[in-house]
Amino acid sequence: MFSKIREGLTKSRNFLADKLGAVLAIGRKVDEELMEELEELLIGADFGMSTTMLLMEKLRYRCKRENVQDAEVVKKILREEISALLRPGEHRLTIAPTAPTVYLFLGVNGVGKTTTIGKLAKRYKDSGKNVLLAAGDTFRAAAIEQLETWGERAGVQVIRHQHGADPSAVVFDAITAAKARGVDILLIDTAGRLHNKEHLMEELRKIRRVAGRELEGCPHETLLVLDAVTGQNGLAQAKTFHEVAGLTGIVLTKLDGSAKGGIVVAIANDLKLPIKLVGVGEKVEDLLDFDPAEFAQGLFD
Ligand SMILES: Nc1nc2c(ncn2[C@@H]2O[C@H](COP(=O)(O)OP(=O)(O)O)[C@@H](O)[C@H]2O)c(=O)[nH]1
Ligand SMILES: [Mg+2]
Repeated sequence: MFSKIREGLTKSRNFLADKLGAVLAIGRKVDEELMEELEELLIGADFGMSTTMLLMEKLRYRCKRENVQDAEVVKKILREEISALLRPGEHRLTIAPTAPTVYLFLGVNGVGKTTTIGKLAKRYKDSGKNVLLAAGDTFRAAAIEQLETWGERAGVQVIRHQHGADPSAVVFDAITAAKARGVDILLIDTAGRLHNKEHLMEELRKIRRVAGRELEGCPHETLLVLDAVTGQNGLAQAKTFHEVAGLTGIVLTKLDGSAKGGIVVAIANDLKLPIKLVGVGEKVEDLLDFDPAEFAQGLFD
């Protein structure tokens, strides 16, 4: 597991480690010049302005209080503070006290919602759970087929309607089926358009209303899927979805393709939302649970 997250962070680490090594060179004096170089480096690695400022504030304070003379110690403190910022809440997925547990997946087109659902379905199925999928992306016919392909691969059933159908009707049927069939985990896919916020808001509200009415506490997780490659843009997307849908966590995909792993810290800190899952490739096994300490270490060590 540890090597997988390290592998997923290879590009980010390659980007950060050398530069960080230069700024925090062994034997270098810990002074304001070093702090300024470090600040620039964090901004360049997509930590974002507010998160960088917060990290630098904590770093300056601790270096002063702990009378740090050694650049290596600055690195250790940086790792600790990053790890702390990555814990704004519970990073494990919630399991409902009584089955079924329902997760709703949101996000713009192409970020990896359907793929993540497919990977997760396989994981739960392999661990002996009864899994059901809901094809809530009725906007494109191909989206329904794509989910069915993942369903076949994982050996789990898919509740689907016709292309163009009301997604909340799919959700209603899926929850009804989940209760009737003794399903443990229901994973709901949705359409990804964001260009019309009003429409999205209306559709998501309806889905949530139907879900909450049919099953107490449902959905148990509302997860925003974000593509790590989009960097700061993802942060703006996340804010919009959070306003509309009340997110409980983030799934960060395509970490394998991104050199700007700092975005993870920016998201967790700016939105105060935990990262719950990380995608590190296109294959079914390329989905990891998020561990803040491992992540902070894999980012530059
Ligand atoms: N490299 C990589 N590709 C991914 C990952 N997750 C998804 N993808 C790819 O991203 C593309 C879009 O994924 P899809 O699930 O259809 O996105 P959706 O529109 O949000 O449902 C597909 O080609 C996936 O194989 C990941 O973690 N790493
Ligand atoms: Mg999709």
